[in-house]
Amino acid sequence: MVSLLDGVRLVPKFFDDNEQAALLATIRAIVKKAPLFVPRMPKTGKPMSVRMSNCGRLGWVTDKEGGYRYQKTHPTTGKPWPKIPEKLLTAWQQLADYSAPPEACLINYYSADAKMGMHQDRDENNFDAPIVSVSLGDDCLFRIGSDKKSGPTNSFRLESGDVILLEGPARMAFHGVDRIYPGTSTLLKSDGRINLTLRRVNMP
Ligand code: MD6
Ligand code: FE
Repeated sequence: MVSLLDGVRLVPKFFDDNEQAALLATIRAIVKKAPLFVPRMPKTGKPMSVRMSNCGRLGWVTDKEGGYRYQKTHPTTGKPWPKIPEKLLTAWQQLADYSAPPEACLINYYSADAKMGMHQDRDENNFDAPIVSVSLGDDCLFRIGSDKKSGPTNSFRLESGDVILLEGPARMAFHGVDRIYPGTSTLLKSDGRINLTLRRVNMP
């Protein structure tokens, strides 16, 4: 475990190769039931370059009319989200040091040229719990600053199997994914990256 900045913990290769493959299989099964959708920016309706799905009691969604929010059902199928895989619940228990389990797991899928702009995770009613984030597939360049929109940032590479936690002073830090590095992992059948972000939405 490495403490990169105050409140940013990196656990390199928390999941070994076999665990990554098993986790990927469960995520594929989830995405069969809850297909990836194209998230759209509030008001403008501009599509993001990542595609998303969720598992857990609540899922994070965004569209032109409704904006950023958590909801209990998939935006196109209308069905409840599939359950969070046991492996992820166990990882949260081991790493999060929090009294309650995660309620939401956002699944972000990056194709070779996808990225994610700098943002804060602030749609939750609970900022006390950490956010636990898992990387699978190609490496990415992750950037993180402070809780102010401008100012200095740090960036580092995240690899398949790595877990990072944002907690305490870093819980509201702006962060984003500048790029992925296609071809740096053989976990997925083709280029791409999957990020799994576990969150507590409500106070326990
Ligand atoms: C990603 N991650 O790694 C995007 N948010 O693809 C996030 O947006 C994120 O990694 C909150 C906490 C940790 C994260
Ligand atoms: Fe985020």
